[in-house]
Amino acid sequence: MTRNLTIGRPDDFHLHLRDQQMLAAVAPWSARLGRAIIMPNLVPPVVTGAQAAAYRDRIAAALPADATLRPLMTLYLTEATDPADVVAAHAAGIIAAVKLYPAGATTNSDSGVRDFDRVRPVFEAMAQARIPLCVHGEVTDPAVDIFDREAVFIDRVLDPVRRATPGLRVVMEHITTQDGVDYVRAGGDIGGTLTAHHLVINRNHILAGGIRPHYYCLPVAKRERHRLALVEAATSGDARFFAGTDSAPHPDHAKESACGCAGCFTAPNWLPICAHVFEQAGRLDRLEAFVSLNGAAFYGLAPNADRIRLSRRDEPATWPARIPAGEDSVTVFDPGFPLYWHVEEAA
Ligand code: OTD
Ligand code: ZN
Ligand code: ZN
Repeated sequence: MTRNLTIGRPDDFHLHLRDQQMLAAVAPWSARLGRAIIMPNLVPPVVTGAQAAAYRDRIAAALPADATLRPLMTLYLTEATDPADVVAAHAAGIIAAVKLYPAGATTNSDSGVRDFDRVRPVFEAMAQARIPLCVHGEVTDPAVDIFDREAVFIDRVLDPVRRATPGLRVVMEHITTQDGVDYVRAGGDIGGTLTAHHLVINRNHILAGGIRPHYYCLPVAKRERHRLALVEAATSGDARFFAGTDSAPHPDHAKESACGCAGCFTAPNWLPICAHVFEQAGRLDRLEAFVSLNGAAFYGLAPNADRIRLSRRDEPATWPARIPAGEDSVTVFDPGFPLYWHVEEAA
């Protein structure tokens, strides 16, 4: 049995670090990453290059001195986004990607896009400059069942946008369905991120034995057959799929509520969860590609030069059940089974 695994330092291609008190609370838990794509859904959102640079500096100030993390910033696409500002921010090295939220699709997405024709000039400028578009792929039409929103988005929005904009590089983020996996596999300039939590929970976890707010996120977890499709994609060795945790902390009072917020906080344990999933699939040899290589290649980055070691021990790894955040706390995602893979720093 494999007991030790040395891999390139992992990156996270979809991470929420928030701001202020919450940023201070969660940043140390992501400090040992290589790079992370930082989501711009603050209140108010990060919409200009100047705001992205300022947010990057606040993140740097919140990280411990020995942090290895280099934040890769994104802009939040609105119907008022200036294509020239996007291109300039990318050319200046301030941003790595632009984020598309359909208005109302998820947390803090109200400033997102309602009419996709209005952002066509931005898509065209991005295609020209080869700037990736990170997509939250769910329709917001209340007539569409919440479990079907990803599949319908592909047909109604994503595929038409890609056909109308040759050369547009797209990351279909946090894929939760077989349909999403199939669409990425169908090819073109497209990659897909998968979260650790969607690899281990299905929709039963949210509702079995009571309502479990800490398993509620968007896109919501789907049926078991979809989870199995995600595991198959992650462990397949297909370089178009890579890790993006979507670790999304909320204060416990906002999760454990009559109208609980969406988001799972996986920053402390996403890597051991992935190691467990790959081990169960008999594919530990492909873990490094998924967490450390494929995403960097998609974004045109060199792999991180340094390495980390994972070791499989007899005793489970442990984390605090919740971490303090200001006056409140944030609950760490519980996969529901013990994790025996431990992350050691020095390789
Ligand atoms: N999903 N929660 C959040 C974002 C994501 O769709 C996402 O990227 C969040 O809290 O920012 C969530 O469930
Ligand atoms: Zn999203
Ligand atoms: Zn997210």
